[in-house]
Amino acid sequence: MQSREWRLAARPVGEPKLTDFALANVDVGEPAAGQLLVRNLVMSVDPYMRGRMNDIKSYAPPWQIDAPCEGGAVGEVVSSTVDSHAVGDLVLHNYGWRDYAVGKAAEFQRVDRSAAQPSAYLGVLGMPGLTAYAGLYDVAAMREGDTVFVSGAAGAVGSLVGQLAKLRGGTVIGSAGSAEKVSWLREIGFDAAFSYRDGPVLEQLQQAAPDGIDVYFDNVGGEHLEAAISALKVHGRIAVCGMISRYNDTELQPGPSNIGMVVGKRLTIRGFLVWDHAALMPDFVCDVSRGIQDGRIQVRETVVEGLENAPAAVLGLLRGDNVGKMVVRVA
Ligand code: NAP
Ligand code: FER
Repeated sequence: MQSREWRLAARPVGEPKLTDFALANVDVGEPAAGQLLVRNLVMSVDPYMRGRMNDIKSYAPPWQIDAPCEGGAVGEVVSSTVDSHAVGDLVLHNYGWRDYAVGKAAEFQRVDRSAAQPSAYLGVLGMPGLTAYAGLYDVAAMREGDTVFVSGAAGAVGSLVGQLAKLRGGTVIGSAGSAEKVSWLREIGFDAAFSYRDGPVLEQLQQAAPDGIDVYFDNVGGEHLEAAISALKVHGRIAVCGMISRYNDTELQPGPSNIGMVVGKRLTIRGFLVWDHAALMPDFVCDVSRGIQDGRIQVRETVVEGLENAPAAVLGLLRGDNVGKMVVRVA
């Protein structure tokens, strides 16, 4: 059987280009003993993938040139050699960017077909969802009554951060990159929202939160981080989740010019990685599933059709084409 797979053709400098990726056809045979053959239905594109395009060792090794790209995907088992997985089972795994995946059974986690649509396991009930939950409730230690500011607020992580903050009795301000995104944030219950393209972040943040903020959930870095440091109250907390405004930089940039305010305000700035918070998974799935069921958590996705468009999807994600979680429908 033939399967298409995307490979990294060149390491991007600055913004990635479509020509940094190449589509290959490969033969896929029957799975060996202990393995599964899985047909992918949907794959994830995520900001961290920009890091894997660079030849720099971080939490995940860089993608290799001319080797298949990797990433989250959900598929169905089409051939199994083990008792733990049956043909037809829905599985979550890390062999995205291809039509068919072959690997050891233990690399494929069975997920409940009846509880949610397959793409949910890549978004609100998956890695980005747990990131929001752990970052807000654990890392930033958000409490009832806090005023919370979240950047990247219309994205997969940010849109859940804002809604979880409302569920815990906070006041929530979000920033995003377009008027359409801002109006969606107001629809889903943000107390205030603004576009960072409409003017300086600090001015807009001060207007939305004249008394300051208790928590900043940082998805963006740069000007947003500097504005948040200025707007934070004494003993404020920052959960540093990501700095997407810097992912295409070709040179290191200086940090926030007002970093000295950390002293007098006794701020806490804490970076985190979702993988360190796996112990929260059961509580997270329970709380967020309930929120979705009773309508208090709204879920939105941007679906790009076809594996052939996966590189365009990741480029689009980095430019902000998505509202909610960006996924690619493979089959
Ligand atoms: P996402 O927010 O759904 O998509 C990325 C968004 O970034 C885009 O939609 C775009 O929205 C925004 N963006 C791009 N360039 C920007 C810029 N220069 N300034 C401001 N915003 C910009 O992605 P996600 O999966 O939810 O991830 C959000 C953040 O969380 C990322 O920083 C990611 O790296 C991080 N993350 C961290 C962990 C962890 O373990 N620490 C885990 C998952 C994700 P606009 O239209 O609003 O610009
Ligand atoms: C992400 C951004 C950065 C992410 C992980 C990292 C899982 C990790 C970076 C590092 O280890 O240097 O969105 O998601």
